Amino acid sequence: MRRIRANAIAILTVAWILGTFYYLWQDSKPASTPSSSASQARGRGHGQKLVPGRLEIHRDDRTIPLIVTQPPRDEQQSQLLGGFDEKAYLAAKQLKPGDDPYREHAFNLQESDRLGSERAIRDTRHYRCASLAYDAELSSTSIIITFHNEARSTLLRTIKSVLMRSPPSLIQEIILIDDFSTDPEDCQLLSQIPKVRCLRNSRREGLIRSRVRGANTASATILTFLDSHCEVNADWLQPMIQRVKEDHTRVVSPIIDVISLDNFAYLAASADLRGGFDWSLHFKWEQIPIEQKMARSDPTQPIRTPVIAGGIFVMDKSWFNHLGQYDTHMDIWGGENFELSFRVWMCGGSLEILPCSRVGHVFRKRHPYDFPEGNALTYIKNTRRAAEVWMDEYKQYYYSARPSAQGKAFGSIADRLTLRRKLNCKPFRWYMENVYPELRVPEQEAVSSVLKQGGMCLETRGRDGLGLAECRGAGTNRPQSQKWELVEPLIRQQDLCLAISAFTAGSKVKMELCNSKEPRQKWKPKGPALQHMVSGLCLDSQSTSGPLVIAQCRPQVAGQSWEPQVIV
Ligand code: UD2
Ligand code: MN
Repeated sequence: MRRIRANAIAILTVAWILGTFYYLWQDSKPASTPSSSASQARGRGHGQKLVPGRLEIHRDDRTIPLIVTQPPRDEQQSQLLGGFDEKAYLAAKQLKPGDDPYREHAFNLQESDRLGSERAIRDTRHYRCASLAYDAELSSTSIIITFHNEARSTLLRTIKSVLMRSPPSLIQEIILIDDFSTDPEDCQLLSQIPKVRCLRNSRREGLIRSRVRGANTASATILTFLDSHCEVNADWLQPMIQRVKEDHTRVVSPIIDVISLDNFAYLAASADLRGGFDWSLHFKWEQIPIEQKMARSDPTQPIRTPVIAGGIFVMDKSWFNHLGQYDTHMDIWGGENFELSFRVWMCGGSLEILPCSRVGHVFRKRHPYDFPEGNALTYIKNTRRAAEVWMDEYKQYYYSARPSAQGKAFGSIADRLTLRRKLNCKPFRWYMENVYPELRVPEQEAVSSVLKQGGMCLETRGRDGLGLAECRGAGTNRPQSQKWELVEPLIRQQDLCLAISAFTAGSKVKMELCNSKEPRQKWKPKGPALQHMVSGLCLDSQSTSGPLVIAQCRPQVAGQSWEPQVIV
């Protein structure tokens, strides 16, 4: 009996010791998920055990003191937040019973408030990201957050997540630009937090001019832009600063995870997406092209992207300034991400998404704020400016996709055109061919025309010959040989196209099988003339009897004036 009791005591003792060790081990483990990083361990969210400064284990008559090295939670908070009273800040604005929790912010404010100022989130990166190393010496960054009537809980969570999940030495400052929110205290009170500065606009400027104001006052050499309803994830900042350090012309974004606007669940976004758009300049996420996907053997590698979503990116400050910051004649919201993206690519930089950097963002279905000039007109003004300055002849597709944009005011773009010239930026055609070849140019409706020169018409003769002849027939009775379809860049007749025989002045022009990739077949209108795109020479009839050739462009000369007349 005694032996059984002794055994039982021994077993219980061992179990107790193991239990104690397990408890302590649990407590010193990094917060949140299995793969979470040390930076998250510094900021412990809800749902974890608190870390007391001193643990005491009582056994019989002995007391074993255990000193735990991590500071207690309250101490961490006060270091992070200085004298700022976050409870009072949040409590001052509460949803009243019966209020619609979606009304003011277009997300569920009740859920956001319930979460409070911080929480643990899942580390959504690929597991290989956690073992990547970054330079010990990285420059610090100024975080720029502009907001208009943001909810206090989302704004504070954005700031605290930055302070908790970034190496402190990388955060130079957090600049808040209060874009004339109703309550100035939303911003002012937050400036009690160490490193946080608050600038208030004296009138509503919109996010574009607000960000420029933030960038102009930033003291770090690297700029980081964030929306006001984000939560940054483990090690979000190091990969982005590292890429910019290696090449200052890179503009980098994280993968943007989704924070549910209904229940604020933090959801991992796909790692196979990049930014794209359609011709109406509507941003969309799209799959990485299949060839690129196949070639990706390392899931931690950057993803080249034609455009960025716009809200969350890191950019070298001197590069931002060199490239002309933003187009400050754009108002409130929208379009600036295209303008910046085209400019970065076309003027010598690049855009990429870094899969090892993750930032959550509350995506909404509607704007919770007003647009003084109306939502549609503002978007048209901003995207028209982007199209007019950067899209060259491709802007026609923007206008066909968005006919209502025609004739709408968009202000003067002279300064931006000067900037483009000064920076010696490449044409949009280059962007289409090298950065976004997947964007399909819409099929133009093939309209039959005659190409007239006075009373004479361009016609085909025999298999590949060409010449001018008296225009014959009328309307649909025109002979086939005089009917042309102008589908840029081709000038075609059935399956044959107008082509030059050589790239020098005086070379004959003939007909051959159409191939829109063939440089000898590419033409574009130049005033009344038809210019061969590659040689820069113009279609010339010289004399009505001679062969057709290409010659130095002189559109005022009768032999180069081609008047397309649609056949109806
Ligand atoms: C996306 C971008 C956003 C911006 C926009 C196009 C992300 C995550 N978000 O829209 O940053 O590029 O596309 O313009 O990529 N704000 C002001 N003043 C205003 C209006 C808005 O400060 O007059 C603030 C707003 O509080 C927010 C930020 O600008 O912090 C972006 O606005 P949003 O969240 O309504 O835009 P979003 O995420 O739909
Ligand atoms: Mn947003």
